[in-house]
Amino acid sequence: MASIDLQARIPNNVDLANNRRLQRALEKWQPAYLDWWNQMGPEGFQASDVYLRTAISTERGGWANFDYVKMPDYRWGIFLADAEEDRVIPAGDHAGTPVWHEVPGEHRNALRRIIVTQADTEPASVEQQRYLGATCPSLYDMRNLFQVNVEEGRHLWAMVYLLHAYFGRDGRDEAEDLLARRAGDADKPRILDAFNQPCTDWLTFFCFTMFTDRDGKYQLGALAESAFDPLSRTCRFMLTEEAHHLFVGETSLERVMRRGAQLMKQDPNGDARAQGGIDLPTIQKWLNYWFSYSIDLFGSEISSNAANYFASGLKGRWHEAKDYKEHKALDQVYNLDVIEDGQLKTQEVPLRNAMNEVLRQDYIKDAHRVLERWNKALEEEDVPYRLSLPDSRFFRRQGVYAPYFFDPEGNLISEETYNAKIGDWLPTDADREYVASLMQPVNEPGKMANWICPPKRGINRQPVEFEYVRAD
Ligand code: BYC
Ligand code: FE
Ligand code: FE
Repeated sequence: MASIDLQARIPNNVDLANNRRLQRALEKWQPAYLDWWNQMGPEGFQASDVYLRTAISTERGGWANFDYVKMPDYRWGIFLADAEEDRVIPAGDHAGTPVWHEVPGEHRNALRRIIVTQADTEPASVEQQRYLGATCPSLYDMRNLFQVNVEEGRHLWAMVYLLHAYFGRDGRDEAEDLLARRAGDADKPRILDAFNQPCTDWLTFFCFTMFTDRDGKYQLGALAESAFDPLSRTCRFMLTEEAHHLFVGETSLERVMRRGAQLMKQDPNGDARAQGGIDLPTIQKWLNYWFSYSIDLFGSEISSNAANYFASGLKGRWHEAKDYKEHKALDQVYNLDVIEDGQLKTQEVPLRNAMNEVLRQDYIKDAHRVLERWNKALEEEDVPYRLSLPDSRFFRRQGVYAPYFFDPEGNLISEETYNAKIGDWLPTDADREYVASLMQPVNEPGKMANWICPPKRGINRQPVEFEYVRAD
């Protein structure tokens, strides 16, 4: 099962050759996908040779193959992780009973909605990032951008396979719509907020891969615990690809921070901007913005949708099968701070209704683990400045805190105070202009833009000076 048929028009390990109807439907969608890629994928560089990794197996460790590929020739395909023998439903009312290999009628709409929402984010991110190639800080970074882009394209394939294979006519319609919505478009926007935000500078790209792709990690983790086994297996393989996206975010931000610290020390007035770098307070504003936008993606703290998904086994908690002993989450409560009579008060919420918040808290813990590494790097660079992540109530547009105003420490404040301080907390137009002014392409192998440190090592044991992208 693990071997992938790479010769097929659509590489796959789902035995597509023996399901002619499905194969024909997907082969009809394929040219529409390529049209979308050519229209909305990376601007320029489509004829360049890019040193990319392609999935050639789903075996742990040995699944990736590195070679020069022109992006439109990337082998986008359908790869499921191996089936777990005798797998049982991890979460909810039916925990412990056999998983589903087909979609039960009563869960069809909910499951379709979840899969479409997941699917929609993948092409959205490619659209958001499409102009970045022209301003890359190095060829190493450009290659990482394109690697992320082709794999988000593959993640769309992963979800479209499920729509075509299990949701009939409705699924095929949804697959078409996925190529019709556009990130940031006023008339046909992408579904979730963060995927309509502009991503036109590389500091944003690094924040996006650090924080927004990390929502991907946690949502895919929750879906890997689904009762619907094909969804679980699809998500398990996507998670192996996702690790690189998170690596790009975490390590690239660290390189920008270290460089900011070094330039700050070099400058007689301690001003990294005067030396052409990105100063740490500016990086902090970008972190605040993208962390907050990304935690919005978990949905409301109190959600009947989340309760229903959990009850029916469509989604589980992070590592539900492995880390939890009790899988029904009935007659338990979650203590949540909410606003009552203009004050923060703790409220008991039935645990199932708080499942979005449970997942969000796991995410926040993970993000803080990275923050500690960054602050260690700043300590190594011998500067006193430390970075932080805002409280989860700050700058929210979804959920129970969205109607109120909080400072980054999570204190309830007045709208006036908020408006007076917001320029200290979030990027201002002037900050964006400054960062944009630094976005000048560096296309010589091994060279880096002044505002970022070189990476510790190259990709796939190649040197940093390797020609990761060869111009057409
Ligand atoms: N923006 O009960 P609620 C990734 C809507 S990222 C706009 O709070 P629920 C990737 C919600 O849809 C992972 N709308 O939410 C990363 C609902 O609308 P309706 C993506 C939002 O349903 C980088 C209403 O508010 N995967 O893979 O419990 C690059 C109230 O609903 C937002 C998934 O999201 C928002 N932020 O949970 C590439 C997994 N938040 O029904 C890729 C699938 C909420 O009233 N999705 N709303 O019209 C889900 O499981 C759920 O849809 C959510 C929302 C967790 C997102
Ligand atoms: Fe993805
Ligand atoms: Fe990703």
